[in-house]
Amino acid sequence: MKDRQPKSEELRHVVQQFAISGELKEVRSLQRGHIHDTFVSTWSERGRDVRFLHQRMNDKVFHDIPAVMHNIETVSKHLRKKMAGNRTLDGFRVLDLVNTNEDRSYLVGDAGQWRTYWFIENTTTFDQCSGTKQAFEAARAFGWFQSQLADLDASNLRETLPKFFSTPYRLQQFQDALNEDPRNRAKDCAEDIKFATARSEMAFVIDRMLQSGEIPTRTVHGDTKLNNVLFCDRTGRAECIVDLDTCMPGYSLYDFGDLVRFTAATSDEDERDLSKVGTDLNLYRAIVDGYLDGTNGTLSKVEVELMPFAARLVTYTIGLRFLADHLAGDVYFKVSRENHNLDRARVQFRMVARMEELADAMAVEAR
Ligand code: GN1
Ligand code: MG
Repeated sequence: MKDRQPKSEELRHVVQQFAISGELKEVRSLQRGHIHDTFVSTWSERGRDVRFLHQRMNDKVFHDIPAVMHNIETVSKHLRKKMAGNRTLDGFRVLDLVNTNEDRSYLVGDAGQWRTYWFIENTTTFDQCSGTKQAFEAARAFGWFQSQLADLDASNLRETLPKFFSTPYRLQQFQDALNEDPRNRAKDCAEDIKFATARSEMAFVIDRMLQSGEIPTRTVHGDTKLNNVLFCDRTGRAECIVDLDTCMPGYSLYDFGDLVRFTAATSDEDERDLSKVGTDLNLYRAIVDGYLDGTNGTLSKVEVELMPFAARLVTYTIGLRFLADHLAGDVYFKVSRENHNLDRARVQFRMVARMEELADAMAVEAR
């Protein structure tokens, strides 16, 4: 991937290599996510404006772009088959890729590797949750999504990011970054390092249970942030799940834990004022209810009982990833200010501490 932002003419050239009819009006950048660069184009077609979403995929993070695209196509096809020609499935829509003029699912150009989706109009994404109704909806949508993938043969999916869900692996990455400390940053985050290290035992629980068969391997979404759900502007209902980059075999509760981490948060993911950081119990409860509703009986009793632990574990895991990237010199997540990844790590660890205090209130009983 080229690091610099593509110029306007370059962008126009890129989007015109996709099989879109009409006349190109404009291409704008859209701030979304920590990994790819995202743009929206507007085209005039028979007097009507039609929009498309374009992403320059980050091939420093995803080394195997063909594998990423293969997974996205496999999952979309699986869902589309269930839709049997209908526009929606259980009220949900599925993202549609637009092929290139050469009929390929992505473009390899001078300015990087690109994919294009139809823009889903009349929907909005949220970085902060507006209340329990929205939290329930997001969780229901991700639960539904995961249960729809239960009958997809996981061997059809490639492991695009090896060990992506493994907390022991994230702990190792953190320890490696700490040992190397290439930017000499460890000295300024001793407390954070101490917090992470004191909880290292937690990292092995899920891996042990997966190995012993106590919990199953399932195909998961892998990035269940609230802003990966498109909400209908008219009804407020979740309408589409986006960002299928990390759809891979994993454990179901990764999706649940990441939902709580982000959607039940009382602050932004990179809030600097730690007094604002925490986990909202009402939102948490709504997420539990929505997730159980969406998965509709597919989770085992053990999985249900692990829900509060998963919330803590995934929050801890993402905290480890942010801290490791801070120590390594911000080589993975995009940053836009000094100590950005450290701030993000601190927010995650503060939420973990808060969830430890709330452990009793967060318990879930198998229903
Ligand atoms: C990254 O780029 P975005 O926001 O979709 C990351 C997730 C993290 C998330 C933390 C491929 O997702 O795993 O949970 O940031 N995606 C990848 O905000 O590493
Ligand atoms: Mg993502």
